[in-house]
Amino acid sequence: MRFVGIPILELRAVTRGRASWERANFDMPNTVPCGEFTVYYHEGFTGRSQGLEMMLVASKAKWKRAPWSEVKDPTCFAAPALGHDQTGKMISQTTAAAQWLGTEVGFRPPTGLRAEALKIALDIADVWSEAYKTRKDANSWEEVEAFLSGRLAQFFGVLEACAKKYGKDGVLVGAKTSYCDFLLVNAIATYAPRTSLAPRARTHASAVAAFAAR
Ligand SMILES: N[C@@H](CCC(=O)N[C@@H](CS)C(=O)NCC(=O)O)C(=O)O
Repeated sequence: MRFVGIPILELRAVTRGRASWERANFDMPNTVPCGEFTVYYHEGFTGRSQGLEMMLVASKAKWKRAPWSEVKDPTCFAAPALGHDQTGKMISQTTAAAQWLGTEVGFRPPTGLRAEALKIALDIADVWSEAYKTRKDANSWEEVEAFLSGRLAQFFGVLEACAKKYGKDGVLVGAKTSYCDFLLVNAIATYAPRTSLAPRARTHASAVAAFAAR
């Protein structure tokens, strides 16, 4: 039932002041939008675009890849960017693009946990950047090791707490897969081979380890 465009369950959750996912975690139907998405990224590797590509494959949306050099939109600063032909929309910044795409193709978090989902996605973006910088700039394996046992372990602890507080059945937010889960899989997939991220996840966070094992 809808009330002036607002799903009635959401309205109840808001009016009763309850934002727990139990109340707000109603599922909107998974829909695949018309038209075609394009993922613009550097050629030869998937890097930050991988979460977007996984969502597109999983949702069976129509999509293609194109080189970052083809992006002429002056609002886009760095790769990746996601475009959609029918709406003419073009969004860069991985987290923003993932939130938009997740909403479009059915990987949206519960309405009552949107801010929590965004916070988790931004944590993942921070750790992606830090891991990349550490690996690129490190002068020794000891520096990499210090990152793994320090900041990365702390990050896993935070994600574990988020999964416990906001998620259910092995997902980060709500009770079904959201764009946050794809971003986490990308972070782990990108760094696991070189930084033993998966074993670290097992040590520091069981919920995260479940993602590493996927
Ligand atoms: N905060 C941005 C960072 C984007 C970013 O640094 N992209 C890299 C590739 S993964 C890039 O294109 N760097 C070139 C540049 O910044 O000019 C995001 O999460 O999308």
